[in-house]
Amino acid sequence: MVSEIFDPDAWEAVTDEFDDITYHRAVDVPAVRIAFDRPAVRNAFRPGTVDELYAALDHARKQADVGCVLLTGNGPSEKDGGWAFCSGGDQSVRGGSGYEYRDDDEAGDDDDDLVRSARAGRLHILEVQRLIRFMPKPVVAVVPGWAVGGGHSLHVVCDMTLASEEHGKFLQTDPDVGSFDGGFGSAYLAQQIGQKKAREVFFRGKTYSAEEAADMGMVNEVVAHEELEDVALEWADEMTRKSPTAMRMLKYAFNMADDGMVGQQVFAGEATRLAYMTEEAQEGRDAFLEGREPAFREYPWHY
Ligand code: S0N
Repeated sequence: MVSEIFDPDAWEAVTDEFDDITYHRAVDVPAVRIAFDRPAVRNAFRPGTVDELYAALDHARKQADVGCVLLTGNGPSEKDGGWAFCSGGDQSVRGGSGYEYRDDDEAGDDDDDLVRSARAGRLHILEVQRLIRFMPKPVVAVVPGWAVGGGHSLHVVCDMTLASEEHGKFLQTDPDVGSFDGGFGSAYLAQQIGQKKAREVFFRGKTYSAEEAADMGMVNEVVAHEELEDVALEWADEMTRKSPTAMRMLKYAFNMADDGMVGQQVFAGEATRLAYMTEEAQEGRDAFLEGREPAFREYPWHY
């Protein structure tokens, strides 16, 4: 079973090679579903989980016929029926310098050992955050239960959040375990809910219900648990009927206000891509290849 609220008829597996996540593509909608699959530990991520998550997200990013990513957590836990989106870094594999591959068997062959020992302690969930932030299509956090610590930060960085009315719970434990997301997880949260409230989330470590999180502005919509995945797929259907170029430019425009020169660079790259499609830019290229002056005076100075 993938998840109790997963509709097997609506999805087909992209691959079954992952251990810690599942990765599906919708049958009728150009969208994918990527889910944490460690319900026994409230979908905490260990280093291998993050590697798999990055690989799936990067694969989804590159698919020209995929316009939306749903990021969620499978459940419930067989042990106690608990639901989670993600409870952040797996504290049982966190060493003195970070989240580590401790077991050589887990690391695989010698090459992997080399790569992974070089990675020990690296906070590569931040690379996942950047991938979500910069991929040119909406990523929706579909929250069926706890979103905690680094899992809370992941929902914050997603473009939108849809949460289960009954089980959706939001909690930031970073300072309880000696951790701190001083990047998107706090700064972008403050943009969403305001400085005072964001400080409360981190400094007091209160648990917020899905309704409270929606009232605060960090959750877009709260729906009945049983309907969560159906509604998420409806959102994906809605968004993937829109102009891909418009959606991409809008996402980067929303990002740009907070992303400084990196935001400008990403937005400008997309603007250049659009400009390359014009006859005017092609005239510049053709003139160079033909060894002549470009006839730019034939093109209007639009106002
Ligand atoms: C999620 C909580 C609130 C759920 O409570 P509940 O429902 O009472 O269930 P429990 O009985 O507590 O849990 C069920 C089983 O799951 C295990 N478990 C839960 N969470 C984790 C976890 N994060 N790691 C390992 N195991 C976990 C429980 O131990 C229990 O197991 P059993 O059944 O065997 O007893 C509650 O569980 C909770 O508070 N969990 C801990 C949440 C937490 O503190 N997470 C870590 C926070 N920090 C981070 O995530 C790191 C931040 C980060 O990612 C980051 C930020 C900036 C820069 C880099 C990074 C980076 O790390 O890369």
